[in-house]
Amino acid sequence: MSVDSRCGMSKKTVSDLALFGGPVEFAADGPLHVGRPNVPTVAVGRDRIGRAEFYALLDQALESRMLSNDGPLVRLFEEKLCAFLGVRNAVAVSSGTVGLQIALRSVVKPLEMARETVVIMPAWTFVATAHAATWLGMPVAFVDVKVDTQNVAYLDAMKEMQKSRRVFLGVHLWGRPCDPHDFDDLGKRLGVPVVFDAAPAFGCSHDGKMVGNFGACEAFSFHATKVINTFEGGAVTTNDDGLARELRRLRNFGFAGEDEVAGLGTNGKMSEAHAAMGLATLDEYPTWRLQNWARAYDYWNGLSGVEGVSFGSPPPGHGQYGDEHNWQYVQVLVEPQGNGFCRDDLWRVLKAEGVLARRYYHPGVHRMESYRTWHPDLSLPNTDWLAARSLVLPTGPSVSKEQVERVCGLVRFAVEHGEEIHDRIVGQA
Ligand code: T4K
Repeated sequence: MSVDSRCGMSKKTVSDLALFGGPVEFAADGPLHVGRPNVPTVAVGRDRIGRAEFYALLDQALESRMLSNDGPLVRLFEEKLCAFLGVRNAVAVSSGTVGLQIALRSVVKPLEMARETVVIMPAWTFVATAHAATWLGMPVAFVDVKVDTQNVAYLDAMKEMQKSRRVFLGVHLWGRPCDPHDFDDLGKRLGVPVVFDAAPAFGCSHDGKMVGNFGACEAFSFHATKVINTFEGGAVTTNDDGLARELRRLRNFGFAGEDEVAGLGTNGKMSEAHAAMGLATLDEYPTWRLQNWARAYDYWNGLSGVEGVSFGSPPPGHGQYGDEHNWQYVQVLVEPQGNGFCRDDLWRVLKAEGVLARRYYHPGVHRMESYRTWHPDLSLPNTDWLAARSLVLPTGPSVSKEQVERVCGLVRFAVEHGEEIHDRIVGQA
């Protein structure tokens, strides 16, 4: 049996590819997305929340006419997050980005100090990490990442952290913890506050400790595309009760009492409807995590031996990094071939077939508008290296094993016919 037929692939020649006029592989299924939202299941076991209970929670909010401002569903969601993460405080917010903003403001209090405090972070991340700081008027210092973990390189960060007025903002990219013990220790030693962008890391752990317990505080995203979601939303977690009080004030216009404003604040509150979704999706997380794991495993099998394609996000060997993982993202690195075939060629081939893979996070943030003019001479070779190779493939509960096999078949076919595909793409341009 040929590799192509094993993967259920219908392409026999390059002209069969949709990019060159052939039939679309996923025409009948509809396109496959990265980040197709997980939604409460219609029928789940008796003790689970599920779709009906989600509607019941919404109904409860409507009947009570308590729709926002620290309502009972938000409090319940925060309690459940604390129990799940083993953390003392969870402050639910309207988005991961707002969570990052109040997290940064909570560790650098007066406004004038914030404007003079530089936030050290990777450029190999979603742009929101940098925008959160820049929106507050805080200058950003980008540092390079390690190619193997894709997280901030310790020594590069240390050099920056030795300068005065610095905050370190690490990112747990693809859910892989960013050496949190090391950075916590370094931050304490140098007197530099440490905060983590935990947007993609819900359910992940490091050395037996759940992400959410590191640094001064950590900011999660519960955007629709994340493993649990509140439509839009997030949470900042901390074991420091004083900091949690400050985060709550910052989330609510700076109010410390009914009419007492303790300082600057924003509107970062989560509504009751969003919290209802959070409760329902949190309840189904264990099932979705297993489904993510199974799809990551299918990709691992399906892509093994494909020349020039390697796993970037943690591979699906449980415990490989000694810890829990949510397997939310399947990221591969596509090595440019001597024949010209590269990640962008593969991305185009897949897109035409209805496989909407994403080039996250291309280009590095230091090369994006608003940042490249401020950092014109900045060289981050590992970030650029990753940005040229990274491709995130559709996965999650809405993607089946059989669909993953067909995607793998397409990838394998494209790599095997790389030279002809590349020449035809160049010829089309
Ligand atoms: N830090 C990091 C490291 C992050 O990754 C993020 C967010 C943040 C901070 C900020 O957190 P938030 O403020 O967003 O809470 C998406 C998400 O919008 C963003 O939350 C996420 N990271 C980022 C990695 O991905 P886009 O612009 O690429 O998403 P979009 O709209 O293209 O959607 C992705 C795919 O999902 C599409 O193929 C369509 C599909 N989709 C999307 C939505 C929203 C659906 O099928 N249904 C939907 O409702 O940013």
